[in-house]
Amino acid sequence: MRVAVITDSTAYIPDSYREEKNIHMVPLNVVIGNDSYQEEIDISTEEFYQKVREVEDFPKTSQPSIGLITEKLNELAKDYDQAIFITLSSGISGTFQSIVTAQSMVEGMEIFPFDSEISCMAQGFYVLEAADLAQNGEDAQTIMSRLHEIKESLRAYFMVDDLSHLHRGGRLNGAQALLGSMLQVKPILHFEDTKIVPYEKIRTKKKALKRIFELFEEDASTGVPIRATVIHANREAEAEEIKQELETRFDNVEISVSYFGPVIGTHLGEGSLGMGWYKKSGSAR
Ligand code: MYR
Repeated sequence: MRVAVITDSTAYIPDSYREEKNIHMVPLNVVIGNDSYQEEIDISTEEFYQKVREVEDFPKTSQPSIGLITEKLNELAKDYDQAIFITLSSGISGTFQSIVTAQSMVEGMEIFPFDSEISCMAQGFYVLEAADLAQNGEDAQTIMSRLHEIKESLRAYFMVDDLSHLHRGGRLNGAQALLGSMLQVKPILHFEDTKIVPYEKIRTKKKALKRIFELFEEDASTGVPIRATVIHANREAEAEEIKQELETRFDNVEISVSYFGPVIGTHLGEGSLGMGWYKKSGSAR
């Protein structure tokens, strides 16, 4: 069985990995001022954070068109028998639903849509595992069951500098809990049933970060092998510092620094920070 692994751009898997691991990608779009860009193709993350400072209007995002998705899948159908399409959470974007719709429009390749129920490198974890398994010759059914197994231990928490971006884009659920104090709090956010909700209401960034480390420690201190990522919106130095600190504390953790790119950065705003991780034990590798 030849299995293609495809994801959308919001997994933010660097080009070099995509090439090395044969990962295919369909981009989401970001509109800044009058210009529309396919992220990770016509605009880099650095350019995005620079450009948004230069225009008055807030950027907007959109999912890939059905046309683009079916074009990509039809192209892959020439070389593959099965395809696993790993998307950002269905509760924050219509991308997953579009893949489900596109399934019936592609012939000659069996398509398995997978809703990561998260985004960014936490979504990327699924993609990287799927790509390794596909390269080892596993079929799509085996890979899908490993992805469901990963979901059981995957956790991700994040915080934003300014809640108004999420609120404006309509991607913050359960915001009533924060009303009246929107600008004063730095809540820890996470995903529940595919949607973003506050996890804990905390007043300062320092305390919020400390709490995220505590949550991480609950899993890391068990000693099982963990793959983790620190995700930042244009705060690379800070993210590197966190990575180094965690690396010195836990030798069972493999940790990377990753980023909130243009589409996710539009909804979170510059300065956001997050962490994602999962237990590697049980890995098919
Ligand atoms: C679209 O226009 O379809 C894309 C909408 C993307 C909404 C993004 C909301 C923030 C997601 C935060 C992910 C944090 C992962 C750790």
